[in-house]
Amino acid sequence: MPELFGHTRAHVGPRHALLTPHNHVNSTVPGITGATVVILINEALGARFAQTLVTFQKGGRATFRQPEIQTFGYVLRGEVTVMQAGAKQRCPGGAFFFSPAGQVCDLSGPKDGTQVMFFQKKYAAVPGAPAPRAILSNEAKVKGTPFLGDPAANLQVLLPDEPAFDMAVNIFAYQPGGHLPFVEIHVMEHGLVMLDGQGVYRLEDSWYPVEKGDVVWMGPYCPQWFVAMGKTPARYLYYKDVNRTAL
Ligand code: UGY
Ligand code: MN
Repeated sequence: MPELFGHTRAHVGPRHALLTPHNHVNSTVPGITGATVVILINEALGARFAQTLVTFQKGGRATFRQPEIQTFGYVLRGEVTVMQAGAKQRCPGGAFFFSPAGQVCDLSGPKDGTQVMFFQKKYAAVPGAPAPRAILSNEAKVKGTPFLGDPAANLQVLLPDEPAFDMAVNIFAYQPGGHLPFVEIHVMEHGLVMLDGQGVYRLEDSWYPVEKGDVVWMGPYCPQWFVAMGKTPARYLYYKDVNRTAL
């Protein structure tokens, strides 16, 4: 009902954006076949990374190989075979992978309806530091920790927090009523997808109801706060640029 008659919960502004599944429009992207592709966030919005949702039909395929671009994927649902860095693995929901810049990452043999959320970033090398390594794992293997000691806000850090990695992807899980401890304002950007449940996101000076499937872009210095609402836990997957100098 709220999406009828030209209404939408979505908002697009210079420092933050909210997109709901009702707003999606597909793009055709080289290297991806037998799938619908929605570019949710990219440079056109003002971001310095891309967040893309791919929904595969049976027989679909996606191959990534760009010299400077690193690719992270998280399987939202379904199952797909991921081949990268010489390893080949069947990946169900909750699996994730990271492919360093310039390496080939190939997805094939998806079950019909398999959905993968991608975060891509141009790699910022540090002179003398090693390049990051490829990763293929599952959220079930990643131990969470209470965020700043709060057991109602559990944080899973999916990628190694090492100088070689200039991007982080984490999962935040909140018990009903759980919330970020304070309004964060930071230089890092976020791209986020709600995995489960619902809540309210404060972005700059607006408060938005958000639910499973919604996507949020928070640009640098976007004031941000979240509270989980409803009777079930809320979870979101989010990207963050990390580990690089101020200038
Ligand atoms: O990692 C973060 O900056 C995280 N606490 N931000 C967020 O959830 N909006
Ligand atoms: Mn933050």
